[in-house]
Amino acid sequence: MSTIELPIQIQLLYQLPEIKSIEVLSGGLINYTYKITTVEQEYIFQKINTNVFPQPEKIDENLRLLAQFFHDYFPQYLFVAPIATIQQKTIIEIEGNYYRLFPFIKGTHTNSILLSSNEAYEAAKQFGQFTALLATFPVNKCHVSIPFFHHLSFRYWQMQLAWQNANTAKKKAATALMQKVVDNYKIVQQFNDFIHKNNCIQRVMHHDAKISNVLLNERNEGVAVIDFDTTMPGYFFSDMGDMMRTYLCPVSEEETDFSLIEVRKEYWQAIYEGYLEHMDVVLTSFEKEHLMYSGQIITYMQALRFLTDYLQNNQYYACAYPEQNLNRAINQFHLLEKMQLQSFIF
Ligand code: GN1
Ligand code: MG
Repeated sequence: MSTIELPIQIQLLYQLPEIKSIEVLSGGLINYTYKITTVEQEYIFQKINTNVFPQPEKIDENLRLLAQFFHDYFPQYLFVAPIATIQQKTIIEIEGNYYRLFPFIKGTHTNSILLSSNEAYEAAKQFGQFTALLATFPVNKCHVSIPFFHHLSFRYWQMQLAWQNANTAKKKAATALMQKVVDNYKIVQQFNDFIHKNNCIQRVMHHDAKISNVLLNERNEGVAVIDFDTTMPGYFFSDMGDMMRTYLCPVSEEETDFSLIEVRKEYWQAIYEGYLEHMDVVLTSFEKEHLMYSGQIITYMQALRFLTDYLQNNQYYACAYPEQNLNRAINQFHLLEKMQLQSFIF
């Protein structure tokens, strides 16, 4: 989006000073995010992807409830909530599109890749603190922004449907991968086993614990987590699992040289220690004892989601070439296999 495409109403609704520049902030596969620099201040401006989030008002309500909770009980906690318009709206609709404006927190930055295991520690501490502080928040008041988002059985079923409806060429290209999917079905059974335990508790989870969702200061210390669109009731393995999926390996889900995929012991230790910094007193002993399985659950789930999207002609994740989702799924299976081999995790 260039300056010209910025809805003119935005400036009026938020009473923005003169805009100097608009910069596209890439990274995510879902929303469109921009940095707006005005003569006075900087902002983060976001257009919500309503294909993925069909009810943006629900997310807005979640954000307002959480902001109120933090304001009432943990006023020192930095919760980056959207800015209200002059009509006190924290989300605006213009011609069927939904937008939000956030403050840009001065002196912070985000990294799209981890630069050290210490950053993994800092990030894990931030995600742990977020859920830990919300331990007394009434979890059922939090809306579900995407139903069955981290539900592995559901994701497996979606993949099966996609397989049944896929064309022959796609099935052929994914045959070897499909065998691995079936061979690892035990992870779905383990997931079902976990969520039906009484001591596996529904908590407010962030559900997108990638490193670029952590604000860091100049010394690369964690300052806050951001991007609460998928913040909803969930289970202990969601954020830990996404951190293991995206922090343990030196290369991302986009890497097609699969020989570069490995899991790093010092990063595992950093995530584990960082997460338990605040969550140790919150998690049940069952959850703590099974925390290391989080990586497998979420990595397998992500592989299923990429494979499903490949079979459905890349409708969900942004793709630069037709086989990208298949490559992402293969990448995630390499990672899963590396995790399963690591004795330091289990
Ligand atoms: C999507 O776009 P991003 O990075 O915030 C997805 C996550 C996936 C991730 C994989 C709402 O997140 O669940 O793990 O892509 N978010 C949604 O890169 O589907
Ligand atoms: Mg996101």
